[in-house]
Amino acid sequence: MTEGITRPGRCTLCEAMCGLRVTTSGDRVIDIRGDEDDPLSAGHICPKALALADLREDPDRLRSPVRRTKDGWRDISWEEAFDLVAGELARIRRRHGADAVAVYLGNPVTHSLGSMTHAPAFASLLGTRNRFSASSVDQLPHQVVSRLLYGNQWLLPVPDIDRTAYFLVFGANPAVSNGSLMTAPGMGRRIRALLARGGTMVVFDPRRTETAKLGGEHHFVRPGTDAALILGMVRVILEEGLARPAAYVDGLDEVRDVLAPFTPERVEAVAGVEPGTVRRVAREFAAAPSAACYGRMGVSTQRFGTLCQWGIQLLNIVTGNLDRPGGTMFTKPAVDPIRARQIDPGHQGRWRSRVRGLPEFGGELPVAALAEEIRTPGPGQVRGLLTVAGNPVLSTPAGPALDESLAGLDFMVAVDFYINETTRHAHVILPPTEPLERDHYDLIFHMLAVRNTARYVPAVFPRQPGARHDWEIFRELGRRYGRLVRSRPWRAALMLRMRPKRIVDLGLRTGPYHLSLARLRRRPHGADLGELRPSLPGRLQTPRRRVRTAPPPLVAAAEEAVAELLEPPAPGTLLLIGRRQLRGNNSWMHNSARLVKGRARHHLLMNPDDMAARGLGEGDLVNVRSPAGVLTVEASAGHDIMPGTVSLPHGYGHDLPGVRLSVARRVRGSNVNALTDPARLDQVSGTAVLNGVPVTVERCQ
Ligand SMILES: Nc1nc2c(c(=O)[nH]1)N[C@H]1C(S)=C(S)[C@@H](COP(=O)(O)OP(=O)(O)OC[C@H]3O[C@@H](n4cnc5c(=O)[nH]c(N)nc54)[C@H](O)[C@@H]3O)O[C@H]1N2
Ligand SMILES: Nc1nc2c(c(=O)[nH]1)N[C@H]1C(S)=C(S)[C@@H](COP(=O)(O)OP(=O)(O)OC[C@H]3O[C@@H](n4cnc5c(=O)[nH]c(N)nc54)[C@H](O)[C@@H]3O)O[C@H]1N2
Ligand code: SF4
Ligand SMILES: [Mo]
Repeated sequence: MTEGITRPGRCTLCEAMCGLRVTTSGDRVIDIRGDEDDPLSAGHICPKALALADLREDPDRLRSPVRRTKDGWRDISWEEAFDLVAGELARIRRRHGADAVAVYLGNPVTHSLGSMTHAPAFASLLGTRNRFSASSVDQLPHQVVSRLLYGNQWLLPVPDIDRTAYFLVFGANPAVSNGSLMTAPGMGRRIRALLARGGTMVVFDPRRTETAKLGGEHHFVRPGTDAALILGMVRVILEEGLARPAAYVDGLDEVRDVLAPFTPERVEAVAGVEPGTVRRVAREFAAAPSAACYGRMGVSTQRFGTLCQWGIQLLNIVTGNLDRPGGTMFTKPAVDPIRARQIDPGHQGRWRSRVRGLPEFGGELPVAALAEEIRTPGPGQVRGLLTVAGNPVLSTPAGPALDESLAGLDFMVAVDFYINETTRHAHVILPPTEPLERDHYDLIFHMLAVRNTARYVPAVFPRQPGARHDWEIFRELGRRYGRLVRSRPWRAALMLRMRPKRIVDLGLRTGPYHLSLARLRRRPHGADLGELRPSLPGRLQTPRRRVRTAPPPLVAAAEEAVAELLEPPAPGTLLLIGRRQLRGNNSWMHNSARLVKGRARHHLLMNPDDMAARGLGEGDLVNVRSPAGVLTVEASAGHDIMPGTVSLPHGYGHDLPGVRLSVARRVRGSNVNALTDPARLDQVSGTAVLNGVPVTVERCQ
């Protein structure tokens, strides 16, 4: 056995940001363990942490820039790549205007310090209104609601999971996902601790999930109907005089009026939850010594996602649980751009998408509109595309149609280290260093963590000769592009010139604890800055620091939604929902043999009664059809799934021509986003509807 050196590390694969101890020998990883001294993760890791070693060693991972030619991919120098990319992007802008180049920033941007600081800055330099990101297939409803209620899109209250007495969960599976907009490594352990101290967990989910199985109560809810259920619970609390809101809360009379139609009986007809359960859970939630209501992907990416997130905030606010220990609280992060007012508080509708007229939010358009913006001719048509750390062909609605559109672009560049289903269309791919080769400070997830901590982790390995970090790629592109175009937003240009470390140091020094990078480096396992503390109304950014529970856009949206939301389902419809898996990470970790080994996990889960009704047996190949498309996959009996519901995971479907993912290509499964419909969006935020998609299932002939 080789003697190794053990260094602190950080897993950047999901929001839990687990602390690691990485043992290395030369330039190889020999072991990865959880760091017991990390004040937040306390030793927790999941199977994906070890896959960081596979990512590092993966022969399919690009180490230098490549250019697509008619004879296949050719390695090119960074010099050639930078000139080519800057030149092409500038050429399209000169000829067709700034909006002719679109940008997609994918999920891992948020997990890399240098991408966080430099990718948005480079996107600003491009000056395009066609900016897209994973937000509009993910958490946008949270941002819309926080902006309207609390005055800033990033003032997102986090469940105080370690102190709560009552955890009410809609459409989230943190036992697998490890929490989202709630950085809480080891959620399984935290939930077990809650139950062990006599606390309660109640989960509403169309699948009896790994989270639900940890204990407490689980109730099925018909996909896509949670807005009715949650608003119905708020109504019970208001009607029964159980509300105990804080003094700085406005608008509850209006809320009461608008919620009048959501009686428990009408909720039952659509959501399939008994009126007695709606009333009891609402009363218990209101009466608990402390309680936190939380909901994620299952309730954000549905037709009334923003109303769901509004309802969740209302439950916490009306019961006095917002900003109370054991309720939902705001963090006090060591780098706090919200406090420093350096972050856009959010805005909506300053401009609209060209083809469908969809409003921007916070400077971004819904990604469901990307394909049509490329495909539809006319002034302002998108002809060039930059993707950063993203795979929208697998991750966004009507992925196969987007795939086709990408082939028609004049120029596409990807900053990514894989040739995946999306980047195979790029003319040039610029690969950054891998996660263990770079320094990390988490600018986002410290802001969303269940405990205030701060940790700076230097790179575990020196980078390979000639390798560039994400931020260096954007800085250099910015420099060359800036010489070719006249307009140069000064903020973006300044940001591009600064090193990420410098930005973190400045943020720490001006932050609430007056730390510095040097001081943090003396705490290699991280600094514990204590539990979450009450901070309202001081932290609000609304006029007069009031919580606005009834902002006009949400009141109007609820009124408009009543008819559609309270319409009972047509009999016989199947509704498709998603699922995440412990050994998968969105669209991109299937190339780790260690993660994908074992039984297949891509099946369509169906309730056994729904299978029997269609004469289907275990493993039968079925066609799943939606108004947007069709796919073929094996069906499997899911005893934990609600009748009338079927489930498929996303991030599958790697066997497209040209994809250079030799392990992932052998993983079966189809692109679930062949079924999601870019025309069906959350009414308020424009977020894609990924859950509650009507489908039919029939045996494949
Ligand atoms: N292992 C692993 N961890 C991950 C990821 C991963 O890919 N793999 N991805 C990360 C990312 S990017 C994110 S955003 C988070 C997401 O974190 P979560 O939201 O916790 O993860 P999901 O598994 O998408 O959970 C959504 C839940 O909603 C349920 N659901 C679906 N439709 C409905 C509905 O209409 N109503 C209700 N009430 N429930 C519904 C589903 O059954 C599922 O249990 O996970 C992160 N963590
Ligand atoms: N139907 C359905 N669709 C979904 C979801 C769902 O639940 N159901 N979930 C949605 C959600 S929540 C999300 S967040 C999106 C995620 O979807 P995307 O935004 O497409 O993100 P990933 O699939 O994580 O994309 C990963 C890409 O980033 C690259 N990458 C990884 N690390 C780095 C890095 O450090 N630098 C650079 N430059 N590249 C890197 C990888 O090589 C890979 O190509 O999918 C969404 N799509
Ligand atoms: S939960 Fe797993 S993937 Fe997420 S940060 Fe921790 S080790 Fe990494
Ligand atoms: Mo996500």
